[in-house]
Amino acid sequence: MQRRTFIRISAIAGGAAAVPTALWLSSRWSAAEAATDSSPIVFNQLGYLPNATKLITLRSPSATFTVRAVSSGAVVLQGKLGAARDDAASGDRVQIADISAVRQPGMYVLETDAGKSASFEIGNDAYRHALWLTMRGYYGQRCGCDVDLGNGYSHPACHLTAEFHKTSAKSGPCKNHGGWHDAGDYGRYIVNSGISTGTLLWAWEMFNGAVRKLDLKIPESGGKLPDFLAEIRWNLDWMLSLQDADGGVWHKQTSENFCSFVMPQDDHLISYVIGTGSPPYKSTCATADLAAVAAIAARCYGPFDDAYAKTCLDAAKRAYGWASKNPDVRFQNPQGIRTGEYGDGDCRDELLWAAAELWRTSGEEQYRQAVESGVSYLRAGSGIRVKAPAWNDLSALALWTYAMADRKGASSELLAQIRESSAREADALVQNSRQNGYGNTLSLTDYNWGSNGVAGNQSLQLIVTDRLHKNDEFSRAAAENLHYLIGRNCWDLSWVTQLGTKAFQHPHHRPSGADNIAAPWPGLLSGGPNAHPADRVGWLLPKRPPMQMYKDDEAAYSMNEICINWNAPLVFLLSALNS
Ligand code: G3I
Ligand code: 9MR
Ligand code: ZN
Repeated sequence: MQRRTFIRISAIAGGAAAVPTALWLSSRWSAAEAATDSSPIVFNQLGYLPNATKLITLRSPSATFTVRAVSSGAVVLQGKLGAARDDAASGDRVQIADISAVRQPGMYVLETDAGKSASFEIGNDAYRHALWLTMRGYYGQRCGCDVDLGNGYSHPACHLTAEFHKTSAKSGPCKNHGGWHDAGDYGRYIVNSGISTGTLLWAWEMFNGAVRKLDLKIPESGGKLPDFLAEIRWNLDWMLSLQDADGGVWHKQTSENFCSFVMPQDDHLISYVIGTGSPPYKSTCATADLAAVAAIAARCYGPFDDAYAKTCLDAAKRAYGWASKNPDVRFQNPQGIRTGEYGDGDCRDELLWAAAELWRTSGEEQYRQAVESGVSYLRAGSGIRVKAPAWNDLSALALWTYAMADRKGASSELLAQIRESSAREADALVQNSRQNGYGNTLSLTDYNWGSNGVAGNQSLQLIVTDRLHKNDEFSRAAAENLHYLIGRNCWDLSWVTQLGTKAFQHPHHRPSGADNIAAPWPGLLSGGPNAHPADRVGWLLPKRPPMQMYKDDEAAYSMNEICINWNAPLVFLLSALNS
């Protein structure tokens, strides 16, 4: 394994001005030192679908490779490996074995000059369990009800009482409960619930065949709603409960500070509905996010529960009305509040998304016009910039839902721009995937807090774009991010708890830390590498190429927390791959 000096690596990683000199000199580093038990042959630990592209990354030099069936020992494929190349994201020198020609379902191993891989599966059901597990992860995040995932992963109902914080302009107890704990903390935040719930409902709409029959073994199983929708409703109902009588939506419900690492039922800090602290108290981004999500919900729940769908549509319209009258009320943590902020300096994208979803659901002219005028801020030259969605940027969801609405009256010029711009951005992601040694679509600058969620959202971008502008390369690159997340990375690690043969173990997740069970709660995606760590564990890491800026450590919340908005695009991707 080659060694590299820090100087070389810092050039790749983009500057190291803040690193003290002593660290510079001591931080000679190699991949072998970084992860001693990791294999030099890495791939999706869940295996591959039969007809998929199957690229395996080797980190030790080899001239040839052989694929052998495990049961018979028969050689099914042999090939030569191409020249080794340097991968900037990891700093590794890699070769890639293309074993796509192996299509027969079964178990296989890859043999190289550097040794033999772990065995892996090729099969039509390779990702079925993964979809089930990652969606069921939301049940594990539930607040306000007894949770029992089996195998000891359980807790009694938590956070059953709440109060209005003085920043909300109301006071006294608030009768609400439910929702999903956001992450490793027990806060509930409308903004982050918005993108998470919206993404999952999109999966329901786009990949209904794959999710409709999921048996999630939740308390509502067997009821009138399919499990997938019943689970999402748990969060939706809480979101609706944060809407004030005037239509505005409070930003979040949390304690004043994060509690310690206790089980949720043992967190006795007061759960407050928190506002901005000055009129109009509710925030624009939160209100518009609820409008968008409730508008989607009206479409999804209609066939099962007409009254609920009407409630959602009514809430969406009232929220939209409030947000258009108050288009720029930003949220910042008021004095004394230290939980997640989800502050967003620009709510134009949330408003656009709300208008687009309302138009798609209701067909009302005012919403179409709002999209067509609101979109102007995204125009660049002759096109529009379509970026992968993130909790603070929903503009792409707005544009895509406008395009997928399939309604009369849509501007053909805008539709063409959306298609072209989306395809251009997707092409760039495909290029990234081809260049990157581990096949993901991330650029070097994408390794921020929640980079694994970024990978998931880039897959969502590729999948939706493939619908608008058919190109098999888009769906292929989308799947590459799954392979990256479940093992084809410089850590040889699956970043979903209890999934794959070598899953990460120490999420920043209070129930996992407090339950006295060694293995973490199942089905949760780590935030992943972060080139700009914001926790003590990360600050102590020597500066390395961005994919190496990770540690499987419970205290590393900026690299190893789990979060509902990171699981959601993964569920979306797995739904696509299972349909
Ligand atoms: O976009 C910039 C990028 O341009 C810049 O190069 C880079 C380097 O500094 O930063 C990027 O912004 C980062 C942003 O995440 C990206 O989305 C910020 O630095 C970073 O501080 C910010 O982190 C957010 C974090 O809260 C702190 O506010 C995460 O997105 C967000 O997922 C996370 O959310 C937390 C909640 O607050 C509380 N609950 C847990 C949850 C997950 O950790
Ligand atoms: O647990 C908190 C996590 O959910 C947040 O993402 C993170 C950043 O806001 O903060 C974590 O809480 C830490 C706090 O910020 C500082 N003291 C230690 C807390 C973790 O135990
Ligand atoms: Zn709770």
